[in-house]
Amino acid sequence: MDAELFPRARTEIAPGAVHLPDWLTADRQSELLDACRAWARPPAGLRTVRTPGGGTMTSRQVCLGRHWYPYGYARTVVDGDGAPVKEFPEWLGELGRRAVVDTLGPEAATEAAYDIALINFYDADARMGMHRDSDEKSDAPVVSLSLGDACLFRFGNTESRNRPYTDVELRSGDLFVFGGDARLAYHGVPRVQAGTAPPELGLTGRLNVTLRVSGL
Ligand SMILES: O=C(O)CCC(=O)C(=O)O
Repeated sequence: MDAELFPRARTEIAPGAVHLPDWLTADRQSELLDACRAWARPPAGLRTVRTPGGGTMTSRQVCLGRHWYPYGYARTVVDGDGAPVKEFPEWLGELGRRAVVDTLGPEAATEAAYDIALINFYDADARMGMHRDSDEKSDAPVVSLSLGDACLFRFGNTESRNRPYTDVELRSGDLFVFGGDARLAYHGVPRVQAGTAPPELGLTGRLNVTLRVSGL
């Protein structure tokens, strides 16, 4: 396949939405994975998210900086163990700022004071339905980092969950940033490709780290 013979290219999926493959080196992926494992431990660790309709999300989640629950932010895990949310580290904010510069350019990074992370863990059967990231009070770009198994990531439009959308394969180490006109686009993860994680990473499943500016 071309993708194996040639490096995968930076792709603008929509105006303001950029996929940058292999942005994190293998060492950076390992460091981020170690950090995710520490954040996932209780208190305020990995949890199953319950939706208002009585369902549960199939990916499990842990937050930094502020706790996201359907549909808002809090300083404690209001829908879990009640513990204060873990601190958002400065180095992660710097990583987010660099991600915006590398994808959208320096002018897009002026508002990029990242203070929230949502970390989702997907086992082989987990997925995420089409949704918008609309609980923030800032229009700074969302930064998405992938670790472990590859997935099918669906990036849609700002009007509805339906077509037109573009399907993108996100692999371990890939960066996806969406801001500007794409900031409120619907997106989701219809499928994880189980068993595709780089063996040297030592992760079964997929982790996604999204960084956001709360504006709160
Ligand atoms: O796992 C992903 O790639 C997407 C995560 C996501 O859409 C979210 O956290 O809102």
